[in-house]
Amino acid sequence: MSLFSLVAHPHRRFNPLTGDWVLVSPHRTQRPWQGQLEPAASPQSVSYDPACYMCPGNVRANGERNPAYVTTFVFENDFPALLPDTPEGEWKEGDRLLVAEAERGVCRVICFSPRHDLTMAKMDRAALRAVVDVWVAQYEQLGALPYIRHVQIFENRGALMGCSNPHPHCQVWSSATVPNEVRKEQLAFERHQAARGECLLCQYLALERRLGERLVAENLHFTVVVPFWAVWPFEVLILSRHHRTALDRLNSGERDALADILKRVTVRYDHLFEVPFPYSMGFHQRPTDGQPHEEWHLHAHFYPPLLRSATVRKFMVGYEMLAAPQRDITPEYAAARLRETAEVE
Ligand code: H2U
Ligand code: ZN
Repeated sequence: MSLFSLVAHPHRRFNPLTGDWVLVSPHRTQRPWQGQLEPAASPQSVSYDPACYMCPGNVRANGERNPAYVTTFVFENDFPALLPDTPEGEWKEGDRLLVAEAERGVCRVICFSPRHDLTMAKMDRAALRAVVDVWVAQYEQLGALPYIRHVQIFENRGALMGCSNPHPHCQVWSSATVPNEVRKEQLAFERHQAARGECLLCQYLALERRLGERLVAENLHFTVVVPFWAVWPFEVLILSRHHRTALDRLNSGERDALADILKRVTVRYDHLFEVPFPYSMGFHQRPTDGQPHEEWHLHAHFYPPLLRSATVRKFMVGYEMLAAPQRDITPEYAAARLRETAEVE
């Protein structure tokens, strides 16, 4: 038998941020596809949609009218998953086999632009910088509430991801407890720091920059890689090049750099198969529980579902639901594809 190769042989890869494994099957990419084809999305063409609940001056589902905003606009989610005034409480039964806890929080929606037809890829860097500033302000404002211990900023892009509206926007869900994925990363950062005396992602970033094969793009303050343990076909990780625990620690130059890297990543995505390229993205950063959390390293995950074309997507089914996630194209191949994709519109 030949020597084990990441390019030829099935293997599993470890995700040090979550402790999970992903099965990689590089020999399987030639598999025929006779499954469902998704209809390709079409780009929005109108800059103002009278029926859109996010466009300036329009009325939202709860009857409130949006202001005639000209840059960004933040509003309380009219159908929030969490409420600020839920009474504290716990419910247990059967020797703690059935456990429930009351959860409080605040959910908001952030419109990136008054223009209905834009996306991050189509916005200019100055407009994206304004969005970064709103993210920082929301993280600070919500994080400062005494009962809020975590602020999750995330964007669903495209109907394929369950996004309800093409108007460029993201959501913020802040909560009294630290949610699952963030708790896993929290543990990983703490354990890595304790065991190796270094930040997990500082070390990982240095390694990827030395190896080069999974790098996608970089500027002075941010690096984009397809992580070694990526699950989604064109998943990327945006890493702050300096150890910053959260968005509020970015100086002005770093905020500009974040705007720049977001533009470059989303433009590359749009060149792959379909405009706008669907994904869910979000930031992971220091919990807002009042602890310094110096172990945290700010980063953003992009999870796009498209696999080989605008109409062939990845589903998490079968083995993936029952056992472990699996991928056919290797992260190295995905990184090479993204690298050779143009960064200009
Ligand atoms: P997504 O498209 O990412 O699902 O986000 C849209 C959010 O906007 C969603 O959480 C909220 C929904 O509750 N929303 C309002 O707050 N007001 C409205 O008038 C419609 C939708
Ligand atoms: Zn709109």
